[in-house]
Amino acid sequence: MNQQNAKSRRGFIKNTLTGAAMLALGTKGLAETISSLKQKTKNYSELLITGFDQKSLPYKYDALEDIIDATTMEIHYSKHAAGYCKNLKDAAIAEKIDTNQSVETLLSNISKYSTKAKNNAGGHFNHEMFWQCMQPKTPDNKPDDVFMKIIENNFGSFHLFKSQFTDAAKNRFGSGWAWLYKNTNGELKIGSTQNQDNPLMDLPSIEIKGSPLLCLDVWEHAYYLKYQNRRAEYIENWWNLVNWNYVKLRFGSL
Ligand code: MN3
Repeated sequence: MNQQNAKSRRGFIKNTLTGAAMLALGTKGLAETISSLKQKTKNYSELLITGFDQKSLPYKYDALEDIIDATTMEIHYSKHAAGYCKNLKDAAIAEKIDTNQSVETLLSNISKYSTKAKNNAGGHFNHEMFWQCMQPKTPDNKPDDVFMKIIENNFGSFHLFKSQFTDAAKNRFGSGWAWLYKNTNGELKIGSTQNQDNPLMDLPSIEIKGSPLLCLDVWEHAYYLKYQNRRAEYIENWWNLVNWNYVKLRFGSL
């Protein structure tokens, strides 16, 4: 083996061990809890694949009160998100995009299509995922012990994870999204994207790449009626809505 090969082999082993060690440390009992979660979640596999139509909201418009008001939810789902969905379908007709594929698959090849297709495929995917990432307010909301361990192993503590994600959401200049995602090395990471970009897109301009696990919309349309310019307060309150079982299901499906 020449030196170059030996070096790249060591790099490969190191990366593999890092991933394996992370899994061994963080996922004890994960398979069983994911499997039991899947049994309890109706149509769970459909929740993990995004089609070109909007799914029904998994709760009523007023279900997230008093953190997100019913009017905001109604306008957000039935106007903003519906608009991305319609514009994506229009772009699909114009650009002969196969609508039998998942939107995830389209996003992984989105560089082949127009800016209109990119913005609206992103807008549609991001919102479809965002609705599922939330549930009615839960006291002392946090992941179960198994997923908590994974968070702690990746970020040091749940507190550090939350503050890093909160900063990503707060500091996104203008409109965009905050993400928890699994990168191509199998590590959990936090980042943000502008506009309707996301980590699934095959565009060099997007710095974060991987499989999204949790997302937060920080466009003003997501919070302005109730919070006006107080984005930080919206984010702080939003933690009470996170559907950790959904995040874990996504993690378990990767
Ligand atoms: Mn939005």
